[in-house]
Amino acid sequence: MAIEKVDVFVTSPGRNFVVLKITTTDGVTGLGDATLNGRELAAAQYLKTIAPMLIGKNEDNIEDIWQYLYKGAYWKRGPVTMAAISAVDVALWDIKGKKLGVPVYDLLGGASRTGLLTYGHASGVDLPSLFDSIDSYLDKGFKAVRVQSALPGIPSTYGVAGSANAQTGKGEKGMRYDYEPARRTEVPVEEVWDARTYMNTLPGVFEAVRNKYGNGIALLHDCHHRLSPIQAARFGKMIEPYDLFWMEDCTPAEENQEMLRVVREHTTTPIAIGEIINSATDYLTLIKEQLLDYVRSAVTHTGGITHMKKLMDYASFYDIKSGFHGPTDVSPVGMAANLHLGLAIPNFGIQEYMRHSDETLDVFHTSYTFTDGMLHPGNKPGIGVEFDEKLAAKFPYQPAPLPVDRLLDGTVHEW
Ligand code: CS2
Ligand code: MG
Repeated sequence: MAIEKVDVFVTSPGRNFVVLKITTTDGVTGLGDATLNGRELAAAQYLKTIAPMLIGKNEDNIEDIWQYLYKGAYWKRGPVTMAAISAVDVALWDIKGKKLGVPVYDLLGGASRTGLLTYGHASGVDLPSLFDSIDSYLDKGFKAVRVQSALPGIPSTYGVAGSANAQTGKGEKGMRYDYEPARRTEVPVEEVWDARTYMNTLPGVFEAVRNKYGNGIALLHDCHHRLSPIQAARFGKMIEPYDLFWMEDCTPAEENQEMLRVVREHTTTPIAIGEIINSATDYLTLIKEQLLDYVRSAVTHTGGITHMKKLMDYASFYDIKSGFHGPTDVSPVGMAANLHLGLAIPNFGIQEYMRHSDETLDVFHTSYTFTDGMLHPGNKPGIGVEFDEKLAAKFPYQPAPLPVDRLLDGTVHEW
């Protein structure tokens, strides 16, 4: 009973993914996700570096292996390290579930709810196309949608499927904004952005959406790290009448968490933050000072199930809930891990769901389901995902860096 083999795969069906497969001496296999959008090869190389250290270890000792990889690295934390540790951790939980014949959520205390409230990404280059996009999600049963809008005079902006640079799904007009099919370039595309245009536009968009759809559906919005603290404070106040479920990444408080104090003291619009935070310790100030309402990290980027469970347990003492990151650059393996953890924790909030492309789902066979606005991880032993290595090999890695953003005067800005 030991880890016998560790395989690292980089495959690119709809976009690049990093997959870890651990095999035990009993032939039980587990999968992990270390996909780090735009830096996949760094994460894959880190996994290859630590792979020999895993051989011979007892696969049941998940916490010990976590501590070994975390403290043993000496150079702790950071997105590459924590994505690699996450992949090992999730693969070991997958193995443990398979060996015991139970879904991973059962190992985390069992189900705390029947399903996971889910939101999709609606967007539009104008109100008619935005309404079409929202309608398409409501028609699919979503009870919550994220609303992103184009900005007048700005050629393309984050989250808008119809904008000049965005990649959209096959024929799904205005339906998708994500990186499938990925924008394959060696060098990042550059986009521009302007805070005044944004703040003059978005409140009116939310007003129009509320006027059309009423207060029944949960509306979310992603500021994508782009406002200064005082701008975020003002924006949060401006959109209070539209009762958003959350405003996400309103200011780049991942490094300087005190920035959110300015926002918090001015607005009651709920705050979600953390999709680029990769360690529980980087949330300590945010949680202790109640500067956020939803934890945005994904299991994939934040040390795996073991680490995220600890983070969410601490957050639960402040009634701070989960809003795990679920874009297409979290692989179906990482998505499944999000869902197992989300089903078990008492302080689940909402789950992001950007459905992967059919090409990706041909490579990753998932057992999670989406029904009537709710996701469920399924009850297969482990995390319930199978990986078609043979088919994956047909999709070699291709560079696909994220865009770089600049203000109208050319200053580099948060993307
Ligand atoms: C976004 C992400 O889903 C979100 O909330 O912030 O799509 C983000 O842009 C990508 O994950 C970056 O790789
Ligand atoms: Mg986001």
